Amino acid sequence: MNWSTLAEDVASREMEEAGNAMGSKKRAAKAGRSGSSDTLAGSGGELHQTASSRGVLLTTNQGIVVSDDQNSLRVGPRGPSLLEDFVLREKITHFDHERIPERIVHARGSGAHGYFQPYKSLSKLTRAAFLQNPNKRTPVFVRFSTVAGGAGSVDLPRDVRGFAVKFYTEEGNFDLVGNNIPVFFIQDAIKFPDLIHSVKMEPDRGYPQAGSAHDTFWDFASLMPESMHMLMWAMSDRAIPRSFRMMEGFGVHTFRFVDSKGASTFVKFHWRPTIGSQSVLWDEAMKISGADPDFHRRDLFEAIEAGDYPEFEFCIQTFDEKTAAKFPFDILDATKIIPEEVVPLQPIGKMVLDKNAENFFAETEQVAYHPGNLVPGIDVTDDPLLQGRLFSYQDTQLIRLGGPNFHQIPINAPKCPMRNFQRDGFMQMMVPKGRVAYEPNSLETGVPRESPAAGYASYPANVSGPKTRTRSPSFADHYSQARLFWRSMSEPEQRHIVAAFTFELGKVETVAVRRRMLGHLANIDGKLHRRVELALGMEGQAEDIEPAKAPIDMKPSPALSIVKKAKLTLKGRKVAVIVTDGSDASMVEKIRQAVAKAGGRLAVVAPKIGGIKPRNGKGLTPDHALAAAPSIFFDAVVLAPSRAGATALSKDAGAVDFVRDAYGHLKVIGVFDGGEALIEQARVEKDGGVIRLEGPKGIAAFVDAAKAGRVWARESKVRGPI
Ligand code: HDE
Repeated sequence: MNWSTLAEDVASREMEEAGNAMGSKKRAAKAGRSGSSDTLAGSGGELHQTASSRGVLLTTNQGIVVSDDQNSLRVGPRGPSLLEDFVLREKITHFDHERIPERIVHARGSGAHGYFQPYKSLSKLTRAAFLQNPNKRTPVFVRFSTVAGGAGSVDLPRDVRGFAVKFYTEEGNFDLVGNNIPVFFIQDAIKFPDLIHSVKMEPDRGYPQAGSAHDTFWDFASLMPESMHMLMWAMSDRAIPRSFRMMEGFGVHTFRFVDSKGASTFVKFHWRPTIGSQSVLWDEAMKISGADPDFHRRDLFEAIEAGDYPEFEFCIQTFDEKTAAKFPFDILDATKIIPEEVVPLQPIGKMVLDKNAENFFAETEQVAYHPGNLVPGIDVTDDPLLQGRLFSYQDTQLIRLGGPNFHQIPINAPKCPMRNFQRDGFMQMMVPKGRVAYEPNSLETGVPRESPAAGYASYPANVSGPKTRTRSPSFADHYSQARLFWRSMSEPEQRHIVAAFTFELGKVETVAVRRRMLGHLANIDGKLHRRVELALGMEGQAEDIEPAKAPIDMKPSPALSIVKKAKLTLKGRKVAVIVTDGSDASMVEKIRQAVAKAGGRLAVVAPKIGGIKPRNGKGLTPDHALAAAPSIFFDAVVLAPSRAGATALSKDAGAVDFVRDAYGHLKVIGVFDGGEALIEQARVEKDGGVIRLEGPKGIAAFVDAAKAGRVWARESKVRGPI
């Protein structure tokens, strides 16, 4: 059957079902959108879209059934195409306009739906309705992102990650547009375009994509002492997370909570993953970027599909004006944290991501966050970075989403009633009724009115002073918290920071820029500076940089270290087992059960995807072919080929690299049966992280070691001194 007759056949059969299609259209219309039936549902636009995509007949955008979607209209079977072919023209025109401008920052992102539920009422601190009732779930849509790369760039560059949450509350949308790092590079919004221009690909040569390891970034950063604290975070393991599910999130700025009596408390927002934070190693990140550019996106999607829902605890730090005045830094300065040891985190609720986006473009791409989307009870402060953001987001959406009605796109629309007298504009999806489109009015009843009692009221903070372009002297300390961060790290984390500076500055061609950065490192910490200058081979070359304010020594904060607060768990982690023909299937099953019991998932990796013949039990169906599943995809590995299988694998560079990389990336390696031969072929040392699975306690010992994560003691042997 050729394509055109197939299409005809399908069309004629489906013609009979046309009645059903109409039925589903009616059902969809009846269902409407919960809570917003008086907004979008009234327009019919969204419903039409839904119904037509669910219907059985293929139509044009005008609803005309398409008779042939395989052939354009032409003169005779071999003649020229006709301009009158409205089906072809409409389809191609739509296609030509499919791409919208990507975000200037955070272009690459991955999204998911879920809900937020508070642990208890927060009425003492805020009147925000979604924080009052522990039985109430508020829907959310979260978008995680990298910052510098384009929409098609890789998931694992060294970069900050966006952590943006839209809460669809009963009082309207509240957006917490945060990052996975609690501070920022700059103190004032006016420097943002410069920062981003410096990190994006260089304008003359068009590279590098998605990476900060180049001259323009380090030139700018080294001329901005205020970026030093953030640079320490960006060079740390935080900038190469293992998964979106394993990173913390931060609101960064100081916000305000306002209670029902109008009293205000300062608040900082934190998200903590319930399965703990974890990062990859830089060598792993570089290899993952090649082997699976969608590593984080796939991980998020697959975890949610498998019912292994990402969870984040919502925590706050709260303090009043008096406490704020006592800190040795300004709470309006977004380059500073408040150590958890000084103001502890209070967990106030949990967010669960339990549903993938159904359409990447419609939801993840079109979602539009804005730090100015606030609900009564939450307010902003005068942080000059936040103040600039309050302008930027709305402005950028206008160009990105094509006009002022982007709030009507389903992913952006509030789930509570939304009505006002704003009218018209590109892409108006609603059909507003009535004669009155202004306020005050008296010609109609039942039209929307303002409400001083229920409406959003800004906190009446006192402000006065001369108009000026000055940076407050209270923002002048650029090194103390960078030092605090460095001194709070574990030994492996310090090693990674040194290696990251060495890598990034090693890519910088301009010697003066490297020297300037070494000068800043010397101001942060003598040991850090010494290690980086040695690793670069630039001893004694640091530029002398005078701090605007002499740094102070703060008490180290263990909470800043990922390694120090790592959770001993396999939850959310993946373990691979390599098998071949003749492997022991019952052993694989036992490992699977032990891994699952510890909360992890076992993936079977075999030389061929079609299946293997084990020496006992039924056939084993692999999850991955070895060539497509290097060990960088997994948190721990088991080598369980048969002896004959191991002999064959020993000649396969992919299999040998699998073992070498697992070892080099400090992973726990379980060895069974022919696995021993593979270990020998890879010439890796049998240290405490290489565990034999034979014997009654073998599997348990492997799982316990894998729960502890990486074998840090191995690192100095495989990476050399730094
Ligand atoms: Fe953003 N930022 N930003 N930013 N930002 C954008 O808005 C901006 C800043 C953050 O998944 C843009 O819709 C300025 C800090 C996230 O869709 C844009 C300044 C933090 C996302 C913009 C900052 C963020 C954005 C680009 C300095 C952490 C992605 C597309 C004053 C608290 C949201 C868009 C998503 C996106 C401007 C600094 C987080 C251009 C001017 C600090 C997570 O409006």
